[in-house]
Amino acid sequence: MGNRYIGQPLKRREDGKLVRGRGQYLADLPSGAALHLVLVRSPYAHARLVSISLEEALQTPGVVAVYTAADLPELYAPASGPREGRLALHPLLAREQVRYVGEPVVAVLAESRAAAEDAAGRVQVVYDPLPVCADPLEALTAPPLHPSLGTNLALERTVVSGEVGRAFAEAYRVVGARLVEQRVAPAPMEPRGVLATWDGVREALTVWSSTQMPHDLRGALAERLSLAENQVRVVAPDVGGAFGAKINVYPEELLVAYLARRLGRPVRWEEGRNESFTSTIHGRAQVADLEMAFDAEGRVLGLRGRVVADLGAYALETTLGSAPGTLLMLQGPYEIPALELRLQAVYTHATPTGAYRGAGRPEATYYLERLMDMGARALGLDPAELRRRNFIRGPFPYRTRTGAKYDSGAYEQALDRLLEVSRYAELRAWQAEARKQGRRVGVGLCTYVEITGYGWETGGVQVNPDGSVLVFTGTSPHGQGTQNAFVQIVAERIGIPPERIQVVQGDTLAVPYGMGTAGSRTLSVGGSAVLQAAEQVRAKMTRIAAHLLEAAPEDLELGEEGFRVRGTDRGVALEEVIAAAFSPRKLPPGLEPGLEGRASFTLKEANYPFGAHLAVVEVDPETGQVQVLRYIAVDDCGTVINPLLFEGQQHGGVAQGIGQALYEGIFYDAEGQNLQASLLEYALPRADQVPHVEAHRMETPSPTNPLGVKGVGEAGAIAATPAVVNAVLDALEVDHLDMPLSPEKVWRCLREKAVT
Ligand code: MCN
Repeated sequence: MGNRYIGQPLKRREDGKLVRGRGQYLADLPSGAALHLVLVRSPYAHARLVSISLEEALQTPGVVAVYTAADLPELYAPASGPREGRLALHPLLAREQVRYVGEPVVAVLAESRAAAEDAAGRVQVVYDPLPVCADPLEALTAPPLHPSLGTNLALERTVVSGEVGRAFAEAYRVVGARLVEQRVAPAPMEPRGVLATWDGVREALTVWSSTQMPHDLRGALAERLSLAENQVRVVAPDVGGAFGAKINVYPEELLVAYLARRLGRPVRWEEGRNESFTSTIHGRAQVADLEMAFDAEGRVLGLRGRVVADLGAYALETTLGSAPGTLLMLQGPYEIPALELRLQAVYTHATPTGAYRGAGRPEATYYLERLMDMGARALGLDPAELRRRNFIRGPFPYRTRTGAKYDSGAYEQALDRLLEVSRYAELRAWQAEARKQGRRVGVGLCTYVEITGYGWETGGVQVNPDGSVLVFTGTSPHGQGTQNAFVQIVAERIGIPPERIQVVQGDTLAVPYGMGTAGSRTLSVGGSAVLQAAEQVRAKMTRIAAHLLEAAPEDLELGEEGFRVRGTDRGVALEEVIAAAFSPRKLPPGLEPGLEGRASFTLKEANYPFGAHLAVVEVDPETGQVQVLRYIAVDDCGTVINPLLFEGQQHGGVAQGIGQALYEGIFYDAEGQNLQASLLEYALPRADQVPHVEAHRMETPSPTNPLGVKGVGEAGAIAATPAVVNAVLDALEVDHLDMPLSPEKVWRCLREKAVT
C-alpha cells in the first residue's frame, strides 16, 4: 500500500501534552458546582444487612443527600456472556445482602469530597456475617451465592475431539499439574472516575467517564435510566490506562448519572487507589488441572483436564466472557490430535473478575507453555526442540480442535528467528558454564498464538477547505497512541501530511457509533474503517483532479506534489483539488461540494497473532530474588503500521507479564478479605525490575482486513508470564511452582532442595 507513512516510526503525538502533565483526565475536569459522591463499601465478604443508620451522616456539614438501596429504583449494571451462562447482576447498591468486600452499600453526596468522606465515616451499618466461600474449587459444591440461580456454576463447557483415552493409554510420558493463574489487579495509573450533568431544559445527560467504550456506556445509560440514546452524550477524556478493566459499565457509572438527574446537579465520583483494589474487576483467577501426553519422539498425543474460573460475586459485562477464550485457545500453536477439556466458571465471595489484558489467552498460553516445559524435562529434550516437533505448519486457514480458525501463521519461523536473534545455542552454553560456577541462571521460552479483533467499527475522514483533515473513529484508545496510526493510514492514502491531520474520538456526539477499544481490535477493525473512508476521499479527489487536468481518472497518480498524469509532467497540486472540491463551478458534472468519506467495516473473522519470547533470569540463592537479565520478543502481528507504537505495546505487555510471573497477586483469606488491597501489599514491577525488551518483529499479513494487520496490544502480556516462569523454574531445576515467584517462594524452594 505504499510506505511513505505506513510502516514509519512516527512519534506519538499525544505524548507532548501527557508527559508535561497537560492531559485532561477525569479528575482534571472542572468541578464547578458538582456534588462529590463517596461510597460506603462492605467490610464483609458475605453478610446480611441488618440495619443502616444515616442520621449522623446527614448532620455532617456539607452533606446534601445520603442514599441506600431502598431509596433507589431497582437498577443493575449490565452483564453479558455466552447464551448458556447464568448471570448474577450487580446492584448499584447492595440490597439485603453483601457478597464481597468492597460492594457499595450507601451513597453519600456532599459539597466537597472531604465532607462526603467525613459523612461516609459516620454511616452506621450493622452486618450479620454469613459463611464465606472465596475459593473457586470449594464454590463448586458450596451453597449458592445467589439462591435464585440454584448453583454457583455460571457456565460449563466441554470440548472433546479425537481419541483422548487412547492417546493417554499409549503415551510414552504424561506430564501434568495443578496450574494456578492467580488473581491480579489491572491497576491502571488512573483509577476509574465519572462526572455527570443533567440539563433539565434540554432533558439531556452528559457523562464523562474514564472508559474504553463510550458508545456502550451511552447505550447502557439510556436503557437503564429510561432515556432515549439521543438524550445521552458520553465523553471519554484522556484515559490513563485501562487494560480491559474499563470495558465494563460499572455500578458507579450508572449511579452517578442517575443521581445527577435526580438531584439536578452535576455529580462526580473518583475512585481512590485503595478502593480500586476491591471495586474494579480483577483478572485471570483460574485453577487448571491439566495433563499432556507425549510419544517417545516428543510429539503431543493428547491434552485433557479441567479449568475452573473464579468469577467473583457478580457478573459485569466481561466477567463471563474471558474464560471461554481460554478453552478456545488451549491448542495454541501446536498439533494436538486429541483433547478433552472442561471449563467451569463459578461465583465466589470476591471482587468480580473480567477482561484483563489478554482475557483468557494468557491463561491458555501459560498452561500450554508450562506443560511443554514439563514435557521437555520428562523427555530429556531441549524445550525449543520439543516445541518445534509439535508446531502447526498449515495449511491456513487452520481449524483447531477447540474451534478456532487461525487465519495465517508461521510458528516455526518465529521460533527460528528467536533462536537466531537470542543466539540460543550460545546462551545455553553460557548457562552450562555459569551453573558450573554455582550461579542459578535459567532460560525460558514461550511460543504462542492468540486471537484479536472482533465486531465492526466506523471511520470518517473530513477534508476541510483549508486542507486540514479530521479523522473520526469509534474506537477509544487509552494509552496505545493509536492516533498516529490513523493519521498515517489517512496521510498515506490521500497525500495530506500527518501534521495537517487531527483525530476525533471518545465522544458519542462527534462520532455517532462505535464499539470502542478492546481485544486488540482498534487497528484491524477501526483502522480498516478509516482506510475505507480515506479511499472514498481519494476517489473523489481523483475525479476532481481528472476533471481539472482533462484526463481519465485511471491515468492519474498521487505523489508528493499532488496528482499527475502518469508518464507526463502534467499535474495539479493537492490544494487546487481541495479548493475545487468546495467550488461548485470547478466540479465535474454530477459531483456535489465537500470532501469527506464515511465507512463502516465489519471484521468477519478474527485474526491470530503469534510469536516466540525468551527470558534469561538469575536467581539470588541468598534472597530468592529473581533478576530478569535479558528479554527477547519476536512478535508477528501482520503488517505493522507504526513500529514505535508496536514496540511500545511489546514493552508494556512484557512488563505486565513479568509482574504477574514474579510479583503480583491478590489472595483472599478464609473470611474473604482481600489481602493485597493497596499498593503497599500489591507489588507492581518497578522500572529496575523490567529489563530492556529486545523487540523484534515478523510481518505475515492477515487476510482478514485490507490493512493486513493483527492486534499487538496484548501479545506481550500473554507471552511474558510463561517465558519468565519457565526461565525461573529452569534456574531452580524444578518441575513447577505457582506464581508469583516471589523471593520468599523461590528461597523456600531452594532451601527445600538443599535439604532433600
Ligand atoms: N499497531 C501497529 N501495527 C499493528 C498493530 C497495532 O502499529 N499491526 C499499533 C496501533 O496503532 C496501536 C497499538 O499498536 O497504537 C495497539 O493496537 P491494537 O493491537 O489494535 O490494540 P488496541 O489499540 O485495540 O488496544 C487494546 C489493547 C488491549 S486489549 C489492552 S488490554 C491494552 C493494550 O491494548 N491496554 C492498554 N495496550 C495498552 N496500552 C496502554 N498504554 N494502556 C492500556 O490500558
